[in-house]
Amino acid sequence: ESIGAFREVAEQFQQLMMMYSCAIREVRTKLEVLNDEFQVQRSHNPISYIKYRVKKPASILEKLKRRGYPVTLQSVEDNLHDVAGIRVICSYVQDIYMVADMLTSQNDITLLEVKDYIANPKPNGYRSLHLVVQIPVFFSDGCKPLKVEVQIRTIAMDFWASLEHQLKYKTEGDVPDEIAAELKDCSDVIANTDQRMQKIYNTLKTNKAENKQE
Ligand code: 0O2
Repeated sequence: ESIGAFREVAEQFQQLMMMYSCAIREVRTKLEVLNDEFQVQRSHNPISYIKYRVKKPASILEKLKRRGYPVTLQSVEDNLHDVAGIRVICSYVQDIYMVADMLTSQNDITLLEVKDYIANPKPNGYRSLHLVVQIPVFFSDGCKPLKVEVQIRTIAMDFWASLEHQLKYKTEGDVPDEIAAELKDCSDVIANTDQRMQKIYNTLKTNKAENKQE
């Protein structure tokens, strides 16, 4: 009997993960549509590339336990907002806010949460714009609203976050103070470079527009 119950929960879990992966596909398509339109209309790709993942079962379980939430499927839906995760890597800082606005202003998207770690970087130097959105997905028996976490950052911010994540993992989170300060400094240098690249882009764009008018 317990095997039967286990199988039932396992099947329901698998079904829920399938739904999250469909929600990712819906949001990805929206982002790709926006990028394609920009490419044709303005010869600019705000999005460099997109990464995505459904959270692994072990990470889901670990997070529920760490936060003291019940270990049930309903609790996953109610309490975790990053089971479906999309990372959007943009060329320039202004692209991040433009992509975020264009996505969240679509009327089937509900914006549940915004965390702006660009305006307010984490003390360790982490920068990114995090959105939690809800999107309705249509299945055979009806429509289900699902949450997706969208992290939007520049290539430079992603470079820093990826390496910092690896280093944290390698040292099991135990990074010495002077290394942490060094990482924070690298993040500030990178943020400064992002601003300079944005300026270069804006200047070239203005020059091109002026040349066209002449
Ligand atoms: P993974 O493997 O990316 O899923 P929570 O998401 O609930 O744990 P909170 O405060 O709601 O906590 O989340 P927050 O800070 O908005 O975003 C958490 C996610 O952002 C992390 O997911 C990372 O992907 C990323 N992130 C946040 N802070 C850092 C950081 O200091 N360095 C790096 N490299 N990434 C960061 P997970 O679940 O940790 O991992």
